[in-house]
Amino acid sequence: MVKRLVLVLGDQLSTGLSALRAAEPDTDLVVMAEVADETSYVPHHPKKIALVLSAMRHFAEELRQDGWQVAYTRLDDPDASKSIVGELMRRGQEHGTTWVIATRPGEWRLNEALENAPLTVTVLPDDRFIATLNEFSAWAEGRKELRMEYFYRDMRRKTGLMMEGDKPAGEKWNYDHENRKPAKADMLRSAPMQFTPDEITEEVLALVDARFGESFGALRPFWFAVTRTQALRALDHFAKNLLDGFGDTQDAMLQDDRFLHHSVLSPYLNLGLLGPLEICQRVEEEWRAGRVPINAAEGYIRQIIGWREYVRGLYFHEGPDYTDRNVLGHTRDLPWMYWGGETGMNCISHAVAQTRDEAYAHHIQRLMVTGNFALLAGIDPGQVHEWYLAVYADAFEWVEAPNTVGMSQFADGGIIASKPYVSSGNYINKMSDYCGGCAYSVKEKTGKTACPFNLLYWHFLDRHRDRFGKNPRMGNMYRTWDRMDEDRRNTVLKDAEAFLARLDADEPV
Ligand code: FAD
Ligand code: DLZ
Ligand code: SF4
Repeated sequence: MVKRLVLVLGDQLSTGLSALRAAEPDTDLVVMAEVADETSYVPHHPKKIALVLSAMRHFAEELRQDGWQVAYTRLDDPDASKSIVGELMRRGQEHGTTWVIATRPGEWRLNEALENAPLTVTVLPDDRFIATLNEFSAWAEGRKELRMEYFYRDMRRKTGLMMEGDKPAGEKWNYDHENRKPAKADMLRSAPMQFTPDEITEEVLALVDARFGESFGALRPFWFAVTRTQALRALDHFAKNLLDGFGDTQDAMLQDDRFLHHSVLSPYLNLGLLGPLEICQRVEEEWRAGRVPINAAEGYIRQIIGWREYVRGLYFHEGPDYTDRNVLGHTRDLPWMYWGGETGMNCISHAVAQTRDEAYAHHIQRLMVTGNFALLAGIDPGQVHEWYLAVYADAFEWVEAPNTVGMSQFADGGIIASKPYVSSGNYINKMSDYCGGCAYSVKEKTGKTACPFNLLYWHFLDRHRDRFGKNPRMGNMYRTWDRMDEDRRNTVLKDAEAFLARLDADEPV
C-alpha cells in the first residue's frame, strides 16, 4: 500500500532532497520519470540529455539500495505519458493515491504544472542552496539596485567561508582585479577529470543516439560523471590540479584549450550530485593549507555563493515573465552560425564548435563571444535564451535565464548588469588567441574585412544612445565615439549595416 508519491526530478539527484527527507521509505513511493516534455522543451544537446538520464538511472539505483521503492519510467517505456504530471497521475492511479510530495522545481513552467495538477501536491522548498528564496526577497526588498557584490558579502558572513571573525580573509572581499590575465600558450592544461561510460550509460547513449542523434551536438565521446562518487572525484581533481590557476586565468580563452583552469563542476552541481557548500569548503581548505592563492579561492567561492545564489534568487524574485523581457527591442533571428553554420569569425566558430563537441563553454566564451555578438547584433533575447538553455549540459532555466536574459543580453533593463557587457574585438584579442586565425582583422575598424565586433560595437552604442548615453559607466565610450570625425562615424555605421544585411540574408559572415 503506497501512501504518498515522492517526485524526484532529473536535477534533484540529492539524497538529502527535502522531498526525500519528508517521506518514509516504508510507505511512500519515489517517482522518477524520463518524459518527452522534459527531453524536448528545447532542442537539448544530446550530451545533456544523456547526462541527465544516466545520472537519473544511477540515482534511482542508489535510492533502491538505500531501501526506497522507486517507480522509474524510461523514455522508451510504451506506457509512459508525455509529462511529469502525467506520470504522477499514472503512478497515482496504479497505487491508489493522489498525494504527492515534491521539492520546488527549478523552473516556473514545472512549478505551474504541479500547481495546476489534479493531485494534492505538497511543494517543499529546495534547500540545496545557501540562501532561501525568502532571504533573497528580504535582501532585495526596498533596494534601488540589486548588486551581486553586496549579496555575496552577506553569503560570506552567513557561511563563514574565508572569513576572519567578521572580516573577509586577507581584508578584501573581492580579488577580481587580479583575475583578468590574458591567455598564454604555456598555460595549456590537462582536461577536467573524464569517466568511461558504464553499462547504464551505454544503454542511455544508445537511446539518446536513436532519438536525438540529429540534434545539434556530439553525443560521443561522453565522459561526464554520472554519480555522486564520480562527481566527488572530479571535485578532488579540480582542487588538486586546476584551482591554483583559476583566478589568474578566469577570463582567458585559448583555441587549443577548451577548459583552461575551469572546474566543469556546474553540471554536477546543478543536477544535485554535489552541493555548493561542500565544494566551497574544499576550496577554502586548499587555500588555508597554502596550496592555492587567495585570488583563486576567493574568485571561485564568489562564483558559487555569490553569482550562483544571486541569479537563483533573482529568477524566482522576478517572476515567470522574466524570460520574455526584451527592453532593447531586439528582434533579429539567431544566426545559423550558432548551430554550426559557416562563419569566418574565428572566435564564434571556436566557441560554437566546442559547444557542439562538449556541451560546455566557459563563462567568458558565453558572455564575451557568443553573448556579446548576439547583443551587439540585436538578436531576439528569447531566441538567445533558448539557445543557451539547449546547448549547455549545465543549463537549467533558474540559472541560465538570468545569465542570458539579464547578464548577457541586458533584456531585463539592467537588474543584473549595471551596463551592457559589450566590447569591440579588442577585448577578445587581448584575452584570447582567436584573432590570429580569423578571416577578419581585429585591427581594422571599417571596411568589409574589419572585425564585426568593431563595427557592431559602435552601431550598438549609437542605436541605444537614448538608453545608455547618460549612464556614467558608459561616458567614456560615448565620448570616444563623439570625438571621431563625422565621416568616420558614418562609415562605421554604414559598414555595420552592410554586415547586418548579410546576416539577415543568411549569408555566411
Ligand atoms: P567555473 O568557471 O569553474 O566556475 C565555478 C562554478 O561557479 C560553476 O561551476 C558554477 O556553478 C558557478 N558559476 C560561475 N559563474 C556563474 C554564474 N554567472 N551564474 C551561476 N553560477 C556561476 N551556468 C550554469 O550553471 N548554467 C547555465 O545554464 C549557465 N548559462 C549561462 C549563460 C550565459 C549567457 C552566461 C554568460 C553564463 C552562464 N552560466 C551558466 C554561468 C557560467 O558560465 C557557468 O556556470 C560556467 O561556465 C560553468 O563552468 P564551470 O563549472 O567550469 O565554471
Ligand atoms: C533537463 C531534463 C531532461 C533532458 N530530461 C528530464 C527527464 O526526462 N525527467 C526529469 O525529471 N527531468 C529532466 N530534465 C530536468 C528537468 O527539465 C528539470 O527538472 C526542470 O527543468 C526544472 O529545473
Ligand atoms: Fe573574433 Fe573579431 Fe577576433 Fe575575428 S577578429 S576572432 S571576429 S574578435
